Parts: sequence; C-alpha cells; structure tokens
Amino acid sequence: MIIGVTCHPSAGGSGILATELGIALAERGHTVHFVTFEPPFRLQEFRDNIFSHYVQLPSYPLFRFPPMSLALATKISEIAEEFSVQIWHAHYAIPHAACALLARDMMSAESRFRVVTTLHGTDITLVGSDPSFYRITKYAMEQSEAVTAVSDWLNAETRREFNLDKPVRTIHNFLDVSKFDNHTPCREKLASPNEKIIMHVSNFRPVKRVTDVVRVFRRINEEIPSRLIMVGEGPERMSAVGVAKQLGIADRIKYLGNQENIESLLPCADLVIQPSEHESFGLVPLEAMACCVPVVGTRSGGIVEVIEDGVTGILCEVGDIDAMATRSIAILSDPEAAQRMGQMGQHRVRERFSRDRIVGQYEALYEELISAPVAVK
Ligand code: GMT
Repeated sequence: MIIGVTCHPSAGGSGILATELGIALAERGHTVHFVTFEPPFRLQEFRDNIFSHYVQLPSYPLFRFPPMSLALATKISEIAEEFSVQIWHAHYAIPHAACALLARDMMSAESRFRVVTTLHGTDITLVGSDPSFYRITKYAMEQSEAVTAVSDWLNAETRREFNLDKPVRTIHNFLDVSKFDNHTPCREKLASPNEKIIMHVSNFRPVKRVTDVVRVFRRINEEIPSRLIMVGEGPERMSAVGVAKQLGIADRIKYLGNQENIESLLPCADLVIQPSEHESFGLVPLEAMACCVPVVGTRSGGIVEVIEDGVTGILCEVGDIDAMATRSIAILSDPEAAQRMGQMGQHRVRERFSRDRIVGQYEALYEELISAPVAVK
C-alpha cells in the first residue's frame, strides 16, 4: 500500500506514535510518505520505503499569521497525486485531518485517497472541544473514512463530546519492544550506587502536573536516599524548579531536557512517576513497563488501560500526593516486589501492546478501506 502521514513532528506522543507506525509499515513493505513542517522527532535517519516532504511557509507582509494549514493541505494533495497515495493517515484531528480532507477534495475523484484520522487525546479534550475548533473537529471526524482513538476512554469521550453518528475504533498505542531490550543502564551517571532513581518523562505541559512529581519526590527523599531525574522540556519546567527550591531539594534533581534515546535512560529508573491530570493513553508508562520499571500514575483517562493497578504499577487519584508518596516508598522499599511488578509490566506490553499486534490492526483497517467502494459525494 502507499500511505501518506501527517503528524506533529515535535517530541510529543502523537508524533512519536505516527513515526513508529510509519517505520513499522515501511518495514512491512509498504511505502510511506510523511508530510510535515519539520523532520519528525524520531525520523532522522534514512530508511527504505520512507519519504519525507516538508511544507514551505510563505512569508508575505499581508499575512499576520501565515496560513499554515492551507500550505499543508496543498502539499498533501501534491504528494498524494504524484505518488498515487491510497491512504492518508492524519494523526491529531487539528489541523491534520481537516487538511487531509481539503487535500482529498482538491483531487480528481478517481485519484482520491481514503482518510484515516487517529485521535490522540488533547485534540479532543483540549483543542477540539474549544468552541473555536469544535465544529471543524466534528466535521473532520465525520468526513474521514475511518476514525480511530488510542484508548477506549478516548473513544467514549469523543463520542460523548461530539455526538458522532459514525463509529470510532479503538486501536491502542504500541511499542517496538525489541528497542527496549538489552540496554546497558547508565545509572552511575545519574546517581550514587546507594541512591534510588525516580524518573519523570514528559513535555512539561500543565496537564502533566510536574510540580506533583517534585512534591511526591520530596516525601520519598525524606525516607529513602534518592535522585529525581526529569526528562523533557516544556512550559512548566520552571514551576518544577521553583517548587524544588522552596522545598529545599533542588540539589537532588537533575533536568536532562529532551532525550532521544529514552530506551537507554528508562532502565536506569527504580520508579517512574506520571501524575497527569488526564492522559488519553500514556506512552511513557508503557515505555517504562517495557523496561521492567514500575510506574506510579493517576487513575485518569486511558492510563487505566495501560497500567494494571497493583500488578504492573500503582494508580492513585489525581493530585493525591500522600497516596503517591506512600505507595512509591512501599515499592522502593521492597526490591523483590518491585522487580515482580516490573516483569509483569513487561509481560503486559509484550502481550497487549506489541508492535506486530497493533500495526496489524492498522494494516487491516487500511485494506478494508481500500477495498470498499468509494462513496460518491
Ligand atoms: O501529552 C501530550 O501533551 C502530547 C500528546 C500528543 O499529542 O503528542 O500526547 C497525547 O498522545 C499520546 C500518543 O497517543 C498519548 O500517549 C498521550 O496520553 C496523549 N496526551 C494526553 O492525553 C494529555
């Protein structure tokens, strides 16, 4: 099949998932064309069957805000026509699904691709439900040939919020588990041998509640010699720095910024803390589980489909610092139980969220759409 992909190329989960899916599809012999504004975060090296096309933005004094979406739609349409793309996979409804539809409608009826829109979470919970984007998000979903959501929670939330009269299919996110095997942990660079390593990975947006991480860590550090390793960049980083200073634990925390090889960092952790306000899926808990690291997360959104409470990690209520700290201390104080939890986590990832299993579901969906007669519009 010939598949086009648009995604946000930054270090966010939707871009990572889109890139990993593109790579997996190319390895299965399909041809994949990415159309983005800059190189996707995890697509820096040359790979067979993958082509990257970048959108050029015109600068003209009349345009106070350059019409980026129109440039993207135009590029999608050009690439789709030139390479006979059959499926356009838009990751994140706004603006990607809307742009793919516009691109499709610019093409002649016989050369049109089918649009698959994958909802990742914030496109529905924050962006799509903002009044300024509501109608176009609903339109984009209704006009796509298929809509998928990365968790059952997001699926239900989308149908409730948008009152859709078309089905949304859940296709969970996945991992290439082999990438998380056999990494030499670099823990001696992060902490002394007697210290436990607590890790948090995110884009430091308000929804991630990074100051909760610092507060939970303060409680852990009072009982257990430990270090907090913060991975990622984003608007709330300075709030975390400020809270750590107030609490007198600034010297116990390292901020590593964005890191490409998360699979070599996560195995260094004894515990990962992800206290998000809500999370439609939670790729970081999944990555931690793949590395046999227990996770303390929140009982919110799709995280409950990722972490099995008490088995592969612990779920607490959003903002319940006491519970998160107490449960974290219990895990860190019982290395055998922590190891069992880590192994159960890795087993769960292999069983339910493996690349082969999930990519096969996308492939089957594309095939189904390509073989269906084109709806006359
Ligand atoms: O979490 C973010 O702010 C990034 C966002 C994105 O669009 O990149 O992540 C969303 O998509 C990920 C991949 O499907 C999910 O694992 C995250 O849970 C989801 N984030 C939220 O729902 C807050």
